[in-house]
Amino acid sequence: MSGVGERVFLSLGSNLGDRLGHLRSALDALDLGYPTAIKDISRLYETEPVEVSGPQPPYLNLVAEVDSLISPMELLRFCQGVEAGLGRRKKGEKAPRTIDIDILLFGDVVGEWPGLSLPHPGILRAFNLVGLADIDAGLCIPGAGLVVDLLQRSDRGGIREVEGVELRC
Ligand code: PH2
Ligand code: MG
Ligand code: MG
Repeated sequence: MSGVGERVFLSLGSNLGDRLGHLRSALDALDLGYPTAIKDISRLYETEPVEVSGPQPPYLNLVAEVDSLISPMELLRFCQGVEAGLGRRKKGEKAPRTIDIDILLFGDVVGEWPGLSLPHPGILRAFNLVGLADIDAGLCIPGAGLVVDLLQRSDRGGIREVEGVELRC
């Protein structure tokens, strides 16, 4: 597993409580310089929950590109720490959550480790493709193709841009 110097993309989502506040706090925690710093942020989207069993509140989703000075496994632990700090409780994999931070891509790293699959298995969900395309539509997802091509074939229904919101204070 390689580490420093890769392009790293995270998916952030919230559908419980102060959704915008949780996203802002997570972005602040990811921008401390060490172990990560924010390079770029997508637009903000309100999205219908996908692949969940029962009715759930809508999500706010965005994608962030970060510089990571740590390995993928260390980044996973760091993101889990940020989630826990923002009140995330493990209540089933796809239950509503205050904050979810998923590692979508860690450069061209491909593989599976305990609790971590790269690229993330949900990377082709439309809300992730839309966010990735905001940052770099020409990005290549290992094993899948270019974001711009994948997005053309995906269903963007249920995704609405939230305009006029300042994400970073
Ligand atoms: N995350 C999930 C399951 N479904 N749907 C939307 N719209 N946004 C998410 O972030 C999301 C989801 C599991 O992490
Ligand atoms: Mg997720
Ligand atoms: Mg997750």
